[in-house]
Amino acid sequence: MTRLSAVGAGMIPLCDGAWLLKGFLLKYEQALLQNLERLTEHSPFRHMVTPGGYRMSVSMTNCGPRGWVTDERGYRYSETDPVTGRAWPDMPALFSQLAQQAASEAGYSDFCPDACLINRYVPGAKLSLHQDKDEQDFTHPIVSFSLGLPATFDFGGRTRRAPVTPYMLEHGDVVVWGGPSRLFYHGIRALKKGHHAQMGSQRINLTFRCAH
Ligand code: MD6
Ligand code: FE
Repeated sequence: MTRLSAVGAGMIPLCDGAWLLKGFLLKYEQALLQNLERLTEHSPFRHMVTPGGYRMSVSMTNCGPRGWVTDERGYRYSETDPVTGRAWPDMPALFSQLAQQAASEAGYSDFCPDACLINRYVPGAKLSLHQDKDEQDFTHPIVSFSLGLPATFDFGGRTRRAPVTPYMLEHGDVVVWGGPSRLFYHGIRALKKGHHAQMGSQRINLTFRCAH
């Protein structure tokens, strides 16, 4: 699972199986942002609705063969974008390469994501405590990129009632998360107002998954 030899500078253990890689993306920020712009022209950000009928405050899109969607029928992965009726845009090679490299640093050596969910937060937007459990195989980790404004990430435990530990996720950070903690509850607190030099007044999060 985790390798002690992988503990390098800027690698912070969150709990068993989960690591925070500080500043991992900083060298690639320009290329990441250019790719994001192209993707969101093809499949724009939209506010999805939960099965319970709530409009999410976070707006979302996807790239890769599968995309995570929610509507009144439930949560699932879809090969087509319900807004455009077309396939999601391809996952840029840079995205999958960086996600694989981060996973490998954290000890998950054969991560090959087929889904990338892209979340956009503006001040006030939040993601309530949840589990990521719509994937087929929980032996694969999830790799999460943070860009733009900082956010507080609450990392809990096996049950919704377990106590949470808050972590600050900043521009360029990556979280790799799997193994014993793969199904732990987690959420993002309401984004605080601010201005980021490259990203303006928003936070973008990309989560890479093996969904199939
Ligand atoms: C976010 N991330 O950072 C939301 N889920 O905006 C997640 O919900 C998440 O960062 C699973 C694994 C890593 C994550
Ligand atoms: Fe999640």
